Amino acid sequence: MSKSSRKIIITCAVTGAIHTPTMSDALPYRPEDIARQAIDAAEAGAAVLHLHARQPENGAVSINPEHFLGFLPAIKASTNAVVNLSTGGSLRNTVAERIAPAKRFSPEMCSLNMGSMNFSMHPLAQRYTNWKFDWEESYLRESDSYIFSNTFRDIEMVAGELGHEHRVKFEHECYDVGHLYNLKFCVDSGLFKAPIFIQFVLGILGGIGADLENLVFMKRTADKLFGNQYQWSVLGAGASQMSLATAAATLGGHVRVGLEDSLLISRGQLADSNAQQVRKVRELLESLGHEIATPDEAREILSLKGSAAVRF
Ligand code: KMH
Ligand code: ZN
Repeated sequence: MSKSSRKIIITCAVTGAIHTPTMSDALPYRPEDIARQAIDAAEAGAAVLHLHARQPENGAVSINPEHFLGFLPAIKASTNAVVNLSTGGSLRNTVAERIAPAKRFSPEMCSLNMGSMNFSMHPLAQRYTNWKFDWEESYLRESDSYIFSNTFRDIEMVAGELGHEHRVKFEHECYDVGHLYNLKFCVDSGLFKAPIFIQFVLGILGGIGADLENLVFMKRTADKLFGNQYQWSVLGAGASQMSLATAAATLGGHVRVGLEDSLLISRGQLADSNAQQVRKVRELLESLGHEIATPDEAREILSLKGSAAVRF
């Protein structure tokens, strides 16, 4: 085992597609704000930056490559962090549409969602009354009928177009135990090479709940299916973010934080930035005796192609 393989990779998911501008003034959506917060998160200790784009004028989710161009070069110029582009993007677009930014910019990593589900955010709509932008309320409310479509055919297409053609390493987002079996089928079919990187996603409505027993169940299942051929990380949605990150580190995993997954810094208190969450998780992990991976150590752990091979 090389020196870096025992270090913990902090991924920071900077803005996402779940939260809306009304929910927190800290949520970045203008390109300069996404860039600034991503750079600060990297300086605070995030080795990987998971990035979505938004429309600069109103914060609506965007899969337009031009909107990614507003922040990718600035991030690359100022940090050595690994850039991971979302292919989840706007939940209602097809996968073929959602991978357009990644095909253009050929990042080191991309998310890849491992199953179809009713990814629902509709309960969030009830918590707010004065909306900053008119798209927000209906976007959330209508998600009770969203099917976030990620079929086997979609996954095979992404594996070919990004994994093989662009040597992208995937953050395999698994929202429930069945998604691990989907991934196993794909690995056995030769779509992905070890080490695969699994993000256990806990606490999204439509997927498995955010508690320690479920994390242990996900990990035990992945151990059974993938043995030592995988690396894993946890994303706990909302208030579970920090406690599940700490549990993941204890169980031998990596961690993901960021305003995409939680707007909080502690119970009932909004975070003022992505970097604040990165600093907090870093302090928690270091106080438990863990070491944090640098971006180059993350590249070694995950066998990434390197930043010289990206196209931005
Ligand atoms: N927001 C996360 C729960 C993606 O970008 O592909 C899921 C996510 C999806 O990160
Ligand atoms: Zn995402």
